[in-house]
Amino acid sequence: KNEQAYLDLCQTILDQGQVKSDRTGTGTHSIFGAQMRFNLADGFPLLTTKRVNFRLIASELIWFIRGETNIQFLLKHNNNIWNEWAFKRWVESTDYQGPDMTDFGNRSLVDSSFREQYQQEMASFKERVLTDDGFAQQYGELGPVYGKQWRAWQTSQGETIDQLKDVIDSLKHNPDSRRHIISAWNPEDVPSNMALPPCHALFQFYVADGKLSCQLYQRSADVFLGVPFNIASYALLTHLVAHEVGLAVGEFIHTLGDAHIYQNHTEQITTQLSRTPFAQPQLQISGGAKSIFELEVSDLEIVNYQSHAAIKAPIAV
Ligand code: DHF
Ligand code: TMP
Repeated sequence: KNEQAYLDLCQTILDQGQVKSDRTGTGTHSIFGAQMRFNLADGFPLLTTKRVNFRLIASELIWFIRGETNIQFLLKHNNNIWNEWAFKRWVESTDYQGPDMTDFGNRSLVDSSFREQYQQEMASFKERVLTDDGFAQQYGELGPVYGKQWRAWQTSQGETIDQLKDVIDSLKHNPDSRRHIISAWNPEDVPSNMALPPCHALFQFYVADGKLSCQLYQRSADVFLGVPFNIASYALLTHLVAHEVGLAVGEFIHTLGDAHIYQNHTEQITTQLSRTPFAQPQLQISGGAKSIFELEVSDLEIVNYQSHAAIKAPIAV
């Protein structure tokens, strides 16, 4: 029944969304302001109306928790979800000498000979990030994105703030506090050369009745591709923090700003909306004695996951 909140949001955007142009040139249906609630005691909110690859969500979250901002870590875990944004910085740099890759996202959708060229360039880019550490340091880097802001926010005094560690300490010692907040939105860094300003911008924890809840404010939400990942990622984070501080899990509350469905996702969404959800799966955390900062992707597992088939869609770059 948690999944219904997602399906209802999709339906609302299709029915009531305004047609709105966007940065990527794709076009969207969009509403402003929406909220979904997921009771984590009911099961783990990995969508079942399409197959969602939990391994990608787990490795991305571990990457944030480690404070990493370089796609080399993700590639080592066979996770390709951030490639386009690192590739974009590479092909826009003066070091890049290959064929013109301007607007590669849109062009590869309409021009098949260009698509082949793009796929070739992307394959060699990935290979270089994986095998050449010097290259990776320069061009695998996404800039001061989530991991950096969560774990090493740079102060004007030249110090760093570990927001995640501080919030975990405050949850342990002052659970009633109303200040359990982590912000990835750092106005000083946003105009800099960040690959993409944070979409999941700010989140807050809340403790009551021995249970830990989390609310996220997401400024911009690609409801078909990004949001299923974002729901599962923050549900997972809530479990990991609860585990760390010795609390049960409460709710994940997902608050959205510009909630949009890209024009080239409407058919896929319609297919998904025609499907009936299965029961939610469960999360299993092994490596019991490890702290949240030491957990590895292989410690996190989803069990009893029954789902409908995956649905492919192009991502707007
Ligand atoms: N840009 C846009 N336009 N939408 C996003 O959701 C988005 N998300 C980002 C970075 N930039 C973005 C980071 N998160 C996929 C999912 C999440 C994500 C990036 C990409 C994705 O492509 N998911 C596909 C295939 C995943 C795979 O198997 O590799 C999916 O069907 O879920
Ligand atoms: P924007 O910076 O112009 O808002 O574009 C970012 C796009 O990426 C937008 O469609 C929202 C989407 N997105 C998500 O939905 N979730 C995410 O976690 C990320 C990183 C991006």
